[in-house]
Amino acid sequence: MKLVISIVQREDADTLLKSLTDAGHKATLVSTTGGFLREGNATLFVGAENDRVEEILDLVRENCHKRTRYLSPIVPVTEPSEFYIPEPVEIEVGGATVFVVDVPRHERF
Ligand code: 2BA
Repeated sequence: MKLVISIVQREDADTLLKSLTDAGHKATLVSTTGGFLREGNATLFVGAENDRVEEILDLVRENCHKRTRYLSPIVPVTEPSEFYIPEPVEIEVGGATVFVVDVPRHERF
């Protein structure tokens, strides 16, 4: 058995969750926060038999899109702020960051 952990953008989370459950997968959606942007994202946990992992990865691929975010850099303390006009920095986020982890034991009580 495997646990597929997918970190996705919030905008994609609900459609991905629906696609997974429609295909018969059991999934848990958790609200999370990315360490770099400090923005909300979403993490889906899907426990599945090994032979269904590729199907799950296909659904993640189909439902999660790359998006561009712009970050305004913080003015360095060494720069006189009236001469420093920070340019927004472009960052591409997503589609998804996925970890596939072995599950040595799974119980439901
Ligand atoms: P964040 O940490 O908020 O990162 C958002 C996006 O910022 C990343 O998109 C990447 O494009 C960029 N980024 C992250 N760290 C950076 C850095 N040190 N310098 C420059 N740009 C940086 P994604 O790669 O698509 O990641 C989306 C989210 O997935 C991340 O949100 C984080 O929550 C999670 N993630 C990505 N890689 C991870 C990892 N190795 N372990 C745990 N979580 C991860």
